Amino acid sequence: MQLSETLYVGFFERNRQELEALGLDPARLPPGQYLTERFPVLHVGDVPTYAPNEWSLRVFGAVDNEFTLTFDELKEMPSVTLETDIHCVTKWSKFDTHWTGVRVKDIFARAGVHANATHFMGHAEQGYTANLPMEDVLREESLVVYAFEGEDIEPIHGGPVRLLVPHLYFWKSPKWLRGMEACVGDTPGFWERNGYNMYGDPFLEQRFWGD
Ligand SMILES: Nc1nc2c(c(=O)[nH]1)N[C@H]1C(S)=C(S)[C@@H](COP(=O)(O)O)O[C@H]1N2
Ligand SMILES: [Mo]
Repeated sequence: MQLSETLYVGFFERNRQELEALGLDPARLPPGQYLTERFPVLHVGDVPTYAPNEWSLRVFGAVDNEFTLTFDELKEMPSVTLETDIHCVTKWSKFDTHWTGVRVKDIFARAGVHANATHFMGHAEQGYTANLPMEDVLREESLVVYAFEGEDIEPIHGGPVRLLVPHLYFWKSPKWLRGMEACVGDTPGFWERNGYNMYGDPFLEQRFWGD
């Protein structure tokens, strides 16, 4: 018996070919991911909604000065707009998204992070958390964002304010961010306690423990 010569071109391979046909650099798509133009919505629990004066962000933990920022105070800080690709562990990636917000490092500069603070915990509404190395969250492109494509972030996508750490899988970017904690040592966040990788580099396919 002879095997069929016809190669089955799977969805992921076809998607990668389409991307090249569009003139996009395939190296931008991490292994095991596909490109989508949609913006999928992914979260556990209900979507919280806020009146503008109800949201606040607490900066705490291993810092000299704990403080709480209101939405107005956040918006008064120097802002940046970033163009970036995003990568969800459920395998979709989206290219050239635009986000506006304040650098995490500028917020932490006001708090005075202790020298022994090695990690960060992002705290969201409803107890969602995500842990990150401090050095990753202090990168230039790690932002506390309040606008997507020039508009207020929709509640389903984490509005009024979410974290954006674009070089890691998107679960490391808590929606409805309410707290930024400087930590001495690494402890797992919500998905990390449920088997997701402690670091989550999409280009190294660090999806789960042991990856
Ligand atoms: N608060 C909160 N933030 C969250 C999540 C969540 O469940 N709760 N899910 C994460 C995951 S797994 C992804 S892929 C992105 C999805 O963001 P989006 O719904 O805007 O696409 O949000 C992340 N941030
Ligand atoms: Mo995700």
